[in-house]
Amino acid sequence: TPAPRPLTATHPLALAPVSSPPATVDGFVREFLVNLNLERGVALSSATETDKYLALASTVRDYLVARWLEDQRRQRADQSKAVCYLSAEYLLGRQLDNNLLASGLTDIATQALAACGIDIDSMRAHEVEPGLGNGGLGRLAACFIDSLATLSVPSIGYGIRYEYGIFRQVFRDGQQIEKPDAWLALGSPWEFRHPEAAQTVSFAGHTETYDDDGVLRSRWVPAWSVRAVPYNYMVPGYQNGRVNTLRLWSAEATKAFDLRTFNSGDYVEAVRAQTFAENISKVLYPEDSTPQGKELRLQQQYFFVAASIADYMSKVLPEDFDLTKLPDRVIFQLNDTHPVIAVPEMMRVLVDERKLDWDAAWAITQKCFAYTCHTLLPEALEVWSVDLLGRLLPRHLEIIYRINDEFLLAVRERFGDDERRLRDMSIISENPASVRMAYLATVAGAKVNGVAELHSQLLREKVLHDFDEMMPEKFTNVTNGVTPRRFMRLANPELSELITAALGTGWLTDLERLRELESYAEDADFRAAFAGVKAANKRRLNEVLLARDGFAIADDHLLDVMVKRLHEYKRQMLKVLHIVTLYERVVSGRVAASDLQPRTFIFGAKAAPGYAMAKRVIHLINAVGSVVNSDPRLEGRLKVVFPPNYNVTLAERVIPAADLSEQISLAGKEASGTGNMKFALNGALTIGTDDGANVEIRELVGDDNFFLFGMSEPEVEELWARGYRPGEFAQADDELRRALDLISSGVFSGGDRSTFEPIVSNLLYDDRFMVLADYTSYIAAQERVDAAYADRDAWTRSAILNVARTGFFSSDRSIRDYIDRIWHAQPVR
Ligand code: B1N
Repeated sequence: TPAPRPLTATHPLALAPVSSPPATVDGFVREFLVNLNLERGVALSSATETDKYLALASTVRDYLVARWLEDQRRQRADQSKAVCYLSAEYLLGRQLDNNLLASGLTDIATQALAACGIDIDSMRAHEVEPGLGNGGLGRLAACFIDSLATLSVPSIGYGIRYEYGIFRQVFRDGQQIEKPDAWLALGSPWEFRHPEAAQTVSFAGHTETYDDDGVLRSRWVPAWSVRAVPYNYMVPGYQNGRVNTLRLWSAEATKAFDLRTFNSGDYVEAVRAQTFAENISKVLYPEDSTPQGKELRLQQQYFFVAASIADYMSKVLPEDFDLTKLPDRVIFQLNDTHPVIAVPEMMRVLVDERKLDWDAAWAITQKCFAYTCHTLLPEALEVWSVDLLGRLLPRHLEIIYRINDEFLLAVRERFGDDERRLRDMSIISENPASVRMAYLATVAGAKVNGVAELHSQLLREKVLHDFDEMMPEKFTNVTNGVTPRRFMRLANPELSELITAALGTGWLTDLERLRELESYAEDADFRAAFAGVKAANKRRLNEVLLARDGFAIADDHLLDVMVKRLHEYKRQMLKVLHIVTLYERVVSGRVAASDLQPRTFIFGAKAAPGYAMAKRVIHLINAVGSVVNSDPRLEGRLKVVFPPNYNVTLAERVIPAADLSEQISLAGKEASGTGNMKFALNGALTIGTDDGANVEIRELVGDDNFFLFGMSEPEVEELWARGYRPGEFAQADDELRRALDLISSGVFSGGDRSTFEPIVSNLLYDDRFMVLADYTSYIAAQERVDAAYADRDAWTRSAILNVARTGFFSSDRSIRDYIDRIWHAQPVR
């Protein structure tokens, strides 16, 4: 026998690695059993649920790996422009079903498992979702990487592999308790750890200047460093053979540090140092919209961003790459301000390490970054104290100062010595001295975008007004979207089948095709089938609710759903006041219970652990629920349910079952919302304000199919300017006063009048988000909802039109907009 050819890098097997196992039931069974035996070391007969789940996940992975490796090889070969999406959060949701769907293996896997005596649903249920995000922003990142892969755009998602994701919420006596989310406890079968590709990330220390062959240069002498170890995840496109990468970084102690400390004999100190390093990626900060300026959070931000840039520059780019061409090769999209420290980091790499001169480096940097803003709340705009930033990243602070100096010169050149403008546009603000990260991102980014039309407009008019005046060409809009693969096909299989039966296939990747459903809204048989799907989805929801929480919802009730983070601006309290009003009407005898439209209200919401008012509202919702649900005078016509720990997995069951979607934020506060899109696409009607993407939803579905209420953003501004006195609104509306009095009276708190007093007095005397001002209009809109629901067939028609007209909200469309307006990267193939 001839000697085997050595496996050099050009050997055919090294170039075109493993082929996938045969995509047949037999092939799947074999691969599954091999994984069970060889990876888990168990026989099928003695395997636990976890063994089976892990072997199944490995099997699905095996089918995707060949394409993944091939796509990486091709990317290295063609070096086409890539998108590096930088996000501190990816709220992925469960992976198994998504990866089966993307690889077209769902039926094969179902049959193969059945042949092994395993029900695939029990495998689905076994997975713990990776909750590496707080809410909309993190879920958007997950939808975007799905669409990037589905559109075959070369891209890498970079982020943090938090050991603990968003906390698990439980209720004790109706109050939120946070439990750690140990999502890695069962093992994490979807990731590949790559210690050999680790990067070193440094912190603190000082800067110095030195003579570099006659050139005076600055350099950073850090005090300590950690190792960033990448974990790669496959991101398969939908049945297109494309597999992109999500690279999440985990912090570990550096070897050098270990050795030095261990050799000095201080064993305990060395172990402590290790723990210190690992702390960086230990836990996701559970703040949504209102980040706290904590040192560890800045460490996390710099950690993942520095590792990602180093990874891109050293592993993805060829060695001799001409850096002036960098903007043709890559765009770093900044998902809010969390990764904005990447800007001075890129400057440091280009100037200090690669020895480019400042102006050349700045010209490159300004073309390589783009910034997405996700908020309008002033308290949500991240700032870092100069003191903290200078201690942790002294060189970056110097760089930020220089960027600011040059920027302010440009402002002066353009607008003269306009001190107001200079002060307001400075990246550094005074008293206390701090760095405004949104301004840094705006100055550095090639483009700045908001996430819905109204939001982008308000960004330009308000938050970044001076910047818009100076550089209007930077500003653009990309309205958010959601992936129809997860939120229609997987979450609502029966609706998907109904649509496919009507339209044929292809709509899942061309969602505007849902328009063709418009004519079906006039077809009585189709309406009946559609209503049947909604009813079936309520039963599917009940299976889950019964299993996880021990309660179910009545199938003849209108299902009224408000699921999102608990925040005052989102106004869960407005919903509570509606429920209390209905309750009060009946118990006061003004309305007969039999005259109520039967409704179940579902809430899902986590509160940031330090957000006292939000936690009190959670307590109140549970308290109102327990009184309302058990009061016989209501004859079972109103129910309030609040399943704890709302997450992506629960969203996938709740949304398809909903009749009414509550999107009731104060106008001008919700940047976009994405839940609103998921509900409309699943045939719920929206009751909402003219805020965020609600505006676009209403424009598309039409006023007849949307329940609009409340002040518009200009009206909100006008009321503020006039002087808002919430008490006057309570005086003017008898039912509002009764509802507030009922809460104050203690009926929801066992007679204790103090429990919810802070909520009521906050509404009466402060009410930053104008709940009382919109109450009357909201109640009136809810009466229109009841009237509309009374004609069930007309309601179903509206629901179908909601589905038909909201194809625009596919995240595929968002990604196409990013490509056209910002990235100018081309899909491959
Ligand atoms: O981003 C979503 C939008 O649809 C929502 O309207 C918006 O509220 C949300 C700090 C945030 N904005 N800001 C955050 C999250 C975590 C954190 O630590 C801020 N989330 C949003 C997608 O565009």
